[in-house]
Amino acid sequence: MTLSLLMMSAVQEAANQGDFLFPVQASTVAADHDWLFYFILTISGIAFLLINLATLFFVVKYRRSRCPEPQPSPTHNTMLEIVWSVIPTALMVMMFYWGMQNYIDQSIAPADAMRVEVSGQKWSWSFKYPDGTETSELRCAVNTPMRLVMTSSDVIHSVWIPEFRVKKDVVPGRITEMWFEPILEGEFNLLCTEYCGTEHSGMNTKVIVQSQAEFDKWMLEAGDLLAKMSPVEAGAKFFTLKGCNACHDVSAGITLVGPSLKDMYGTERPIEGGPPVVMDENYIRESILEPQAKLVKGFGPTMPTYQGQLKEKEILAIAAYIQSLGGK
Ligand code: HEC
Ligand SMILES: [Cu+2]
Repeated sequence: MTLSLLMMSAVQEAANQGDFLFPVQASTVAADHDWLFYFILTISGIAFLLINLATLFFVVKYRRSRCPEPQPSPTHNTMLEIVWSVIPTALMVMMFYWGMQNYIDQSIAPADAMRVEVSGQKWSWSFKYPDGTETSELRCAVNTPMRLVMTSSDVIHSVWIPEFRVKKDVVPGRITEMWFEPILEGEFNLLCTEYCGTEHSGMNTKVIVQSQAEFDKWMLEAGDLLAKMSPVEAGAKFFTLKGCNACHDVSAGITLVGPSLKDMYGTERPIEGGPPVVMDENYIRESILEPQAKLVKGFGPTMPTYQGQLKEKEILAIAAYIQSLGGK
């Protein structure tokens, strides 16, 4: 029992690493895709053998030198006809059912997928993230679904990421979509499979899959959010990217690990062992860099310092965001 389980997981592991026909299985749909391919290949192989062996057998058995005259037809065999109709039909239906199911899985992106706009042009790809960042390599976070909304500015291209088992045409004047959820970190290939022009084959770039933390860090840096957004919008982004939202509510007025920041700006905050302080930019800055300098009454020293993790401009943006949450 344990042994067979061990062997099964070894086989599974080996499959994940890729095999003779397929590269490593790096997305959620890859395992089903490969399994279905091998199922159809096996059935087709068996059918090929059966038909050709039977043909060979009859060619030899009824060769002209042995049977110069036409033979009388054998009697009708209903059982045989049922068997050779029902079994292939059942197999076809299974192929259709699983094929359709795989196709649907690959077609409908989860609602929370990150939306990235893809544009194909002679002879390169560009990717645009929700915050406006544009790149020439597709960067994603592991275990996070990503939806590609794609179009071409000239001829037909076709995106293919073999390790994810996804492929879709990118057509001028039309928007096509594709999605995937990477399950392995690493670098994979993204190719154009259109071969009508000489340089499609040069349209290869990388898909870089990173941990969520690394990806967020990259977004923050590549994004230069402040250049693209208003301070309030950028502040909201830093607030979630830095995980402040895990401890601070911003909309319901409830206490999480830390106090809610809704309607707090400009109000007086009760401080443990000292006079109250008005929440202004300086107080917010101090709260972020030296959280223990003035503890809000009733809370412990659980907030970590963000010294060295946030630039002054970013802290100002967060302050602007907190101000936008209301207060005096
Ligand atoms: C691990 C939980 C935690 C995280 C993460 C956290 N905080 Fe806090 N924060 C607290 C707690 C608890 C307090 C109250 C005690 C204190 O003043 O340090 C607090 C206090 C504050 C205050 C003062 C609130 C008041 O009512 O006077 C501000 C402003 C603040 N945090 C901003 C932030 C920002 C901005 C971030 C992200 C960069 C952040 N916090 C991340 C737990 C957290
Ligand atoms: Cu192309």
